[in-house]
Amino acid sequence: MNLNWFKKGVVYQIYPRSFKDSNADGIGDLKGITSKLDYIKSLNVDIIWISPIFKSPNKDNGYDVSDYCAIMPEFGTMSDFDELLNEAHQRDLKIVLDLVPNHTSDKHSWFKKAKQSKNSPYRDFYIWKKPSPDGGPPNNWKSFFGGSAWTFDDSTEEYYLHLFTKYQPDLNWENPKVREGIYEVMRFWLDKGIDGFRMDVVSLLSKDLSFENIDPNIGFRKIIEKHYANGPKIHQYLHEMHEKVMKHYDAFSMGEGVGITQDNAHLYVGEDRKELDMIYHFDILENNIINGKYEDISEFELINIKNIFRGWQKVMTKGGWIANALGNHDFARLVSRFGNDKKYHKESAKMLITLMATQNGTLNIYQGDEIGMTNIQLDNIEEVNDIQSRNFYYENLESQKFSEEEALEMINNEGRDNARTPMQWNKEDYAGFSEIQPWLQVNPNFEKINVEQQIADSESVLNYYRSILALKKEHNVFTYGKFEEFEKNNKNIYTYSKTLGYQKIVVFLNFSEFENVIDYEFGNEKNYDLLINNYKFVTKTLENICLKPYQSIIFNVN
Ligand code: TEU
Ligand code: CA
Repeated sequence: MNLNWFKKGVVYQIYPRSFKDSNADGIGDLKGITSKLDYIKSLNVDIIWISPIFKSPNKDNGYDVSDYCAIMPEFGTMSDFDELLNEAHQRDLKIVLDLVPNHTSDKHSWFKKAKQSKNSPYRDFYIWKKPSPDGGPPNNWKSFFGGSAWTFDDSTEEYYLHLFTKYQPDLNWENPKVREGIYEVMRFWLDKGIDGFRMDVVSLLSKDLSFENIDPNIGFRKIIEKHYANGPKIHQYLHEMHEKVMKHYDAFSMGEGVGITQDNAHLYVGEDRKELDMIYHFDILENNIINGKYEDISEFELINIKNIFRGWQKVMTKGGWIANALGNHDFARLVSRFGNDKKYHKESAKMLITLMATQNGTLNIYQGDEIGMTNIQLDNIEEVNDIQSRNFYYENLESQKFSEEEALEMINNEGRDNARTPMQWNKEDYAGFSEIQPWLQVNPNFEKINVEQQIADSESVLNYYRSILALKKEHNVFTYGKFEEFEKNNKNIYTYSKTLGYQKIVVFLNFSEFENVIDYEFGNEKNYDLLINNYKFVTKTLENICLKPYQSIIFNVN
């Protein structure tokens, strides 16, 4: 196996709007990131992925790009970016940018020209269709963010396709000029010296040109898998992108793998395929979603999570690599979703990173999770910023499927703003994120949960992250070990070992708020050293180890 730097490297994802404001306008920016590089380095991460920093009208906070080669003025200037890149490299930190190749903003010059007339040389940069005979949209496709995936353009009397909001028209990848246009953008940034791309919804680039109606009863997740993602030419495009761009640089590609499954992942990341270096899968993040993000909310079940991880470990044994994450800017906070953010805040936050740091695959950490930032409670739709949540709310007002209170509660549980509240640096005003009221409110728990306090506390979540990431750096078995599971059907405890050469570690994770005795046979293993434990309490004997609520332990055994 090829041990590339990006496999063992840990990615720290920054949502720039919410990370650090350097000029007191309430919006995070590039200089803010640069000022925190020493902090980031101190976490023992290796790679920084920054969500989009390009010029954008911000209908979807930067995922609607109007100029791929210009910096969003709110975030700073190109020289601020050059400085950030240089300062990061001096600290041996890699920088990965967020490429959005599936769609542009409707304010991108390509789309503005495409809209001017049916004969515009840019018309074919996007996907246009005549209305259906009744004047409605060409088919029944739905946008990821609610409503039809088609919007009518009055002046040219055709519909254009947008799998996200109507402000994000989908590019037509059938057109070689579009592909070359995106490759140019990629070369621009790679020539500056960046270390790779996270590629937004890269699985959606190739469309099924029959544009047939979809059976809505199969549920939204299956619709994505079957109809929106994995289109007929996707592998041709990704291979071309590799040949024409990526292979000429020492940089990696991490494809956001919405709709990619354990059955077809190897087609994207198999080493012989020369397409993507890894895919960032959604199975854990969307483990409870079948129909829609808000509708299907149920408590997660550890058995499901185990099945998902086991399956992805298998994908990697076939060759190919994945990225793992429990949280990002699109989902609720991981300690609120998978842990217990009230009674066992610290313990569960530490247990969850123990799980993630010991799975094969490139680990992605999202800003604020290293201090256990939690979901926020918003009391009114006016306080909600996220366009996905707002669309859901207003669509529901019309359909009356749920009451207004229910809809708001669903948004509070699952909405994307949970992950986008400003980073909590200290207990001063606005959590030290800014000197003025930020663009999105600060979580009121910042006086208790913040970086400054956790740096000072040797038992904080933050210091645990530092320790476990240092262990991951030191022991290759964390990243590359052969995975073996015990007590597969245990609903509360997750136990597995990992082996690489002479080294073997055993990982015990308690996912419940009860004490649980583990049934693991140490057998012939004579020596066991404690590598890390999220409780002070250390067991005296290896017989009948009893795990405390949310306890996690790693032993080195031989
Ligand atoms: O997200 C793609 C995506 O699939 C998500 O929409 C996800 O399914 C959803 O948020 C789950 O609730 C990417 C970006 O990460 C997201 O921020 C963008 O809004 C989206 O693409 C469009 O660019
Ligand atoms: Ca600012």
